[in-house]
Amino acid sequence: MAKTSTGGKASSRPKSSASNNKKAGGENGSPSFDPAKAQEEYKKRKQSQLEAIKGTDKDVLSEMLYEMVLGREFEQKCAEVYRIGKIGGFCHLYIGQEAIAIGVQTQLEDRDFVIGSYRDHVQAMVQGISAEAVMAELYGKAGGNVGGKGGSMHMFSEEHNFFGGHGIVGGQIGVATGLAFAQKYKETGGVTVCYFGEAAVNQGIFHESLNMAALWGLPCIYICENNKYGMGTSQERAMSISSISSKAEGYGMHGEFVDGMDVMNVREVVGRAIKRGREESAPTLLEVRAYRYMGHSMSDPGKYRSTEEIKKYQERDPIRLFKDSLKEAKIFDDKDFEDIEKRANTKVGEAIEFAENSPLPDESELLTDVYA
Ligand SMILES: Cc1ncc(C[n+]2csc(CCOP(=O)(O)OP(=O)(O)O)c2C)c(N)n1
Ligand SMILES: [Mg+2]
Repeated sequence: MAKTSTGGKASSRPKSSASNNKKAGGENGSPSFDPAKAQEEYKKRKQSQLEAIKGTDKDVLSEMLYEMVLGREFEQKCAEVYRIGKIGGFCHLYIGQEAIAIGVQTQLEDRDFVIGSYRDHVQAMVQGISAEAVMAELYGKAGGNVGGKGGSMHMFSEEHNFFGGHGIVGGQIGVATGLAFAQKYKETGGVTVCYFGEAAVNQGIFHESLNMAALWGLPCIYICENNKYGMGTSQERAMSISSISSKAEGYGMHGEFVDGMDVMNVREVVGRAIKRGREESAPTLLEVRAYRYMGHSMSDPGKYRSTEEIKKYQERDPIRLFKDSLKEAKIFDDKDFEDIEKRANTKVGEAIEFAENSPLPDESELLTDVYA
């Protein structure tokens, strides 16, 4: 029997309209989130973070904070240089969602795999691909992660077990299922982490993959990063049953809702999913609720939501929350924070310098690694 712990109500009856759906959930679907209670929730979250922090090694906490700050500063710099034409093409930023990649990936081992969508810069860096290689890839330079020919959406490194960077919504869910099949077949004990947005859940490949993963007992952790919007359509307008974690029940797998603004909550729930994958060879579906502060991509004018809504979510900012908790737990002081910010800042500067100085790909590379 599948166990589900969902944060919202799943209706057993089909809904005929978006307004019905709204009643069943909260703002833009379920689970409900009342922005007016943001401060209250923030305090509650801090209390549970404090508990989790006490049982975690200081070096691990330090690495987690560094990676979150680096991710944020790196992407703020991306937005800046994109606006002056240094980066071309698509560019989807992760600002606001950092607690997810960091909470998940800082506890993975060398035998584990990661795969995701086009919103991939931070996930690639936490996986060990250098900030220099990611920035040079965004610049389309030869020193980039894939030689400057993939751009923002196609980071990839077999060495670091990072299997993309995928532009087709939901496409990576099928590939992840195959990766987890290989891990089981070869008895590596590894797990595959698969990230995708909530809009990808409406694709057929989600259903087919989760069905097979449960049927064959694959060690795959399906992580839906629910940031409430596809390109410009809110979840409530596109999904009939909006509690994504409850969908796990339909496949006979474990499903859970996670607060994606709380890095320690992500770490804890994913820790259990990793154990389930390694020890029971069983998959997990997690719905991690987050919020993206920027547009869908750098070319999104963002007319479908208000600045008030963005501000309300920023009140629960994952980096601010984590820093406050670390300070209150007396594990870090202002000097520690300054050091971490300085390190991240220096790294972003080095990434920009590397990208600026890296040459463009040679003409002879025009047709290498290109498949059609
Ligand atoms: C199969 C397919 N259909 C449509 C698109 C165009 N498209 C790109 S991103 C996107 C929205 C995806 O939203 P979500 O899955 O929630 O991820 P998020 O961007 O919010 O991280 C769409 C429709 C695509 N890339 N692939
Ligand atoms: Mg989304």
